[in-house]
Amino acid sequence: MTKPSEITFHDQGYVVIGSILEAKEVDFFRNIYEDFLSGTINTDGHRSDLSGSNSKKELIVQIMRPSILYPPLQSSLLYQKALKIAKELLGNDMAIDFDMLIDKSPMTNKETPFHQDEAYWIDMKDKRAVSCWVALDDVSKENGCMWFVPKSHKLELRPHVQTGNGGALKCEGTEEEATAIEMNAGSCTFHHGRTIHYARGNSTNKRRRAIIMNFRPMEMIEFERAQGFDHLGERKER
Ligand SMILES: O=C(O)CCC(=O)C(=O)O
Repeated sequence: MTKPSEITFHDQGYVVIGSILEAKEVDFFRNIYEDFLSGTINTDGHRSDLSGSNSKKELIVQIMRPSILYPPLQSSLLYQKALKIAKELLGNDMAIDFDMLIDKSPMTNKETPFHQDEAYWIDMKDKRAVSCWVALDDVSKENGCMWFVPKSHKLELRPHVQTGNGGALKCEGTEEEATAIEMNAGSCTFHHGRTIHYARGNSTNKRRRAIIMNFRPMEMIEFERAQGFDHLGERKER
């Protein structure tokens, strides 16, 4: 595993980490992923189409908080390693807030619009937050790798609008200002809660499965839960 560069993260708003997972661990997570997608693990109340499309076939499957449905995820080495890195980047009080799976199946070709994660969350006095996005397939521009706008975490929150029918939030953003992060299965990125990011749709015959963990100070997680905010339920700007 490559070491996280705190300097890069704080300067650019994101950092790339090669090989957080070994090949056999990638297989382990892929197998669980298939159980989620097929319904072998019941995802009622956790699964929706991030694209907000009304079509029967989901264009972007989003499964929120999979580790509630399948607790061994929480104790996996991946979650432990990601938490350790989150602490190195943002402080020892970081804890896992929520996790999610985002799957773009072949040829669905639906982008995740430019956005800042913070737009989805209630206002919190401590804005430290970081997401770890782990590729379970090789990701390229064509099948939907992540793109980040460098240094955008240092700017204000841009206005967001909701897309589709209860779909993803979107702000202004262009590929020209962003950097595409193509990487191999088992690698990951960490991005700040305010970093502007986006992903193209999957226009290939290949899979594009990602598992994502989000971390923030424990005190802020307690604050969220006290407000009834648990990252389940409807998507909207808050
Ligand atoms: O996987 C994607 O397409 C988008 C992921 C994302 O926006 C995030 O992890 O914050």
